Amino acid sequence: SKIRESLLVSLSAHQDEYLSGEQLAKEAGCSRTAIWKHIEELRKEGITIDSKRKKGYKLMQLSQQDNITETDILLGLQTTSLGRSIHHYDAVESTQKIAHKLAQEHAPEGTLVIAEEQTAGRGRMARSWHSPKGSGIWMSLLLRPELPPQKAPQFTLLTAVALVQAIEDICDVQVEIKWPNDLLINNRKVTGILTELQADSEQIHSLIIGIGMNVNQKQEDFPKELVDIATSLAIEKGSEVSRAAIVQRTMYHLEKYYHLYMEKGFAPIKLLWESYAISIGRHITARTFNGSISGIASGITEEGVLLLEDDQGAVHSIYSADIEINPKNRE
Ligand code: BTX
Repeated sequence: SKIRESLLVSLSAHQDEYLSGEQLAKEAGCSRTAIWKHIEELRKEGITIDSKRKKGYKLMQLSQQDNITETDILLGLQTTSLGRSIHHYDAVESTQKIAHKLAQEHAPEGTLVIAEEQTAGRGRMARSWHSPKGSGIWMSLLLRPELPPQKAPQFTLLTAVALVQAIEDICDVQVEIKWPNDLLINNRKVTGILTELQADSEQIHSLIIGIGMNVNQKQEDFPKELVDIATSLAIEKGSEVSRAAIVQRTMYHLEKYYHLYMEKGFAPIKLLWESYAISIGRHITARTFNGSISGIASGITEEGVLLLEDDQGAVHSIYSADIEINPKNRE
């Protein structure tokens, strides 16, 4: 139709800016409602048109189509609060840093900070997290559970369960959890979780759950130090994966398990977690601040603490460590 043609011409001519519905309507000689209907149709055909309140519409260039825009996430998001308020950035030092600041500025529960690239992405214990532009999901979610701070580590496990299910829903690959915060596919790390909190001795004020997921990298895209230990969803699935779809599905499962946790406690989450965990029942080495301990990982406690039975039969509670699954697992 004439309207559609005019719309495409106007949008294409101004690829770098937003055009108001009013202006587009004037150029096409139709109503704003008609413009809106045509925009929706174009979107259904797979054309990415971003819209911003008060600014209007913008056609995303091919090179930008892969960005995860706020709209991409909101269209099809099946949650009531998680991921409903989105702060999207092209490049940041760390989404954790921004989420901490937003938490102090009273941002609502469910606020999601997401970036195309992190220049100083971080892991646990001041380690860095490689977060190249456009090929992964680098995001931080703000929750405000009314709980004592000792419960925070359980949220790392809860998040791991939600992520396993989100990935399996969309990619149809098998994902395993390595205590406490790694997701592996075929023994390579695809995702890391970093749970941080603002709290006093009694109560959590804010929980900031950082999620780093390799999505569309090829094996040769990884730096030397990661090429043998890391993988991406696309490598494992054999084709590109929509980051927006993964984010949506993650928010969906997270919200579901967050509600379950607040109603029923950690027990049902623990069962799910154990069904995805690879380390339980295996001979492992745990490297902690105080040195290494080897033995059988016998399970996790109700608190999410790892239990390790050493070769002398003594049981150790491991609160924080890197674990390695030993190649020669004894019977
Ligand atoms: P972690 O301390 O368990 O893992 C960090 C280790 O993982 C690094 O030392 C390195 O060996 C390896 N590594 C680094 N980058 C990658 C990668 N892209 N893929 C696979 N392995 C890698 C894990 O910490 C928690 C990571 C959370 C990252 C998110 S991203 C959004 C949010 N913002 C932020 O700064 N951190 C979180």
